[in-house]
Amino acid sequence: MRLFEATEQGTVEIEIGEDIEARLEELAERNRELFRERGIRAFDITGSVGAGKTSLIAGMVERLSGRHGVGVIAGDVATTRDAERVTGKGARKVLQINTGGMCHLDASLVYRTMERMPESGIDVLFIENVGNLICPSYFSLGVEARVAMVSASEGAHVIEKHPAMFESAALVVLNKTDIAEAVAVDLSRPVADLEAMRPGLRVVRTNCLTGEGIDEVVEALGLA
Ligand SMILES: Nc1nc2c(ncn2[C@@H]2O[C@H](COP(=O)(O)OP(=O)(O)O)[C@@H](O)[C@H]2O)c(=O)[nH]1
Ligand SMILES: [Mg+2]
Repeated sequence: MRLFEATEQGTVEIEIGEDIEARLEELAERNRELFRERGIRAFDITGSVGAGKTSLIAGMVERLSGRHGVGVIAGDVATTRDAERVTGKGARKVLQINTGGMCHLDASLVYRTMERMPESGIDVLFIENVGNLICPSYFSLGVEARVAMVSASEGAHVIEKHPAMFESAALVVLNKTDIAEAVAVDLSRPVADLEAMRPGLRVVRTNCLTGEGIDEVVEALGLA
């Protein structure tokens, strides 16, 4: 981040004393180190409000908890509803962050939340980011991979409108395939936009109500 002042004599850059991007990267690196030390594979699950993030995480927890110690951190502006929806699916620990207005999670929030995770026995961590396709894309959490989730109900242009999120994703999940026709969305459009932006990036189509495609997401993340 840089700060400029435009004056009649010209534009000058103002020294803000700290390189904010470098500081954010330091904080992400601290998480990476923590995950490495504890043997945790962590995933940042991003997407708009209602895309299906909690549904996907609940489905993955159900599938993985027999052979993995799974931890979940759910981020929302308010309420503990998402944590409650995941509880009972077999996760070893489910924690909820309320950001109180902030539209994304950041690395230091996740680091502090990790103090409440058991120090051993967790080897997979799903972090549900705040529902938003914009802000979270600029804040690295120091995870192994970011999953960007979109759903048919967000329209056909959602990927091209939010390039930063899809530039930083390791996997894209296209959810609510069951309602594409009802909302008049041709899913080949977002897939083509993604292919133009990130040739070869894997896209998994899901219906998180029936569970269709969730096994493929688990496999694509190398957790099968
Ligand atoms: N039709 C349909 N509804 C879904 C699907 N996945 C999730 N939903 C519903 O969409 C709503 C939002 O899902 P949720 O998992 O809370 O989304 P989040 O806000 O991204 O965490 C809920 O009512 C889900 O039951 C899907 O594949 N198809
Ligand atoms: Mg949710």
